[in-house]
Amino acid sequence: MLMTLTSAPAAAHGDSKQSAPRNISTTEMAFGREGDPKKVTRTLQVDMSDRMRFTPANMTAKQGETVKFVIRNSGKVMHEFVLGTMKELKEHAEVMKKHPGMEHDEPYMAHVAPGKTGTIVWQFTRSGNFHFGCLIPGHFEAGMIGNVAVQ
Ligand SMILES: [Cu+2]
Repeated sequence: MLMTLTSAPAAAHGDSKQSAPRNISTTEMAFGREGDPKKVTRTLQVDMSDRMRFTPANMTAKQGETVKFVIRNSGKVMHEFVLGTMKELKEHAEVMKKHPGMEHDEPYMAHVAPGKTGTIVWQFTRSGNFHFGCLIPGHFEAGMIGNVAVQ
């Protein structure tokens, strides 16, 4: 069987140079918008485990605040952190069940391999009660879900 390998860039001199910065999305969601890394005022550490839990599972933010989520997968299987409203997360979880291999990338989600760390910079432009979930089939249903209260 042939493995498809993406051609790695030739230059790999440490990690001092990151890939070219892409533009910050201006799409406004019900739960906020992608944040500007320069405006981060707080970093929130989140752990994802094979117990299908986020730790902490409850967080708070101030309306207008730009936070950086540093999301660690301490488990042995893939996990992801997807921000949204409960309605959106539930809909997304249904789609993931039908298309288990589906991978897409949005500023409000991080797919994190075992032992790795992902980051999201997010600005909570609106107040409300929002959620984050792992939408890998079975995980959300097992309770891999958390809450962000924005005031
Ligand atoms: Cu998971």
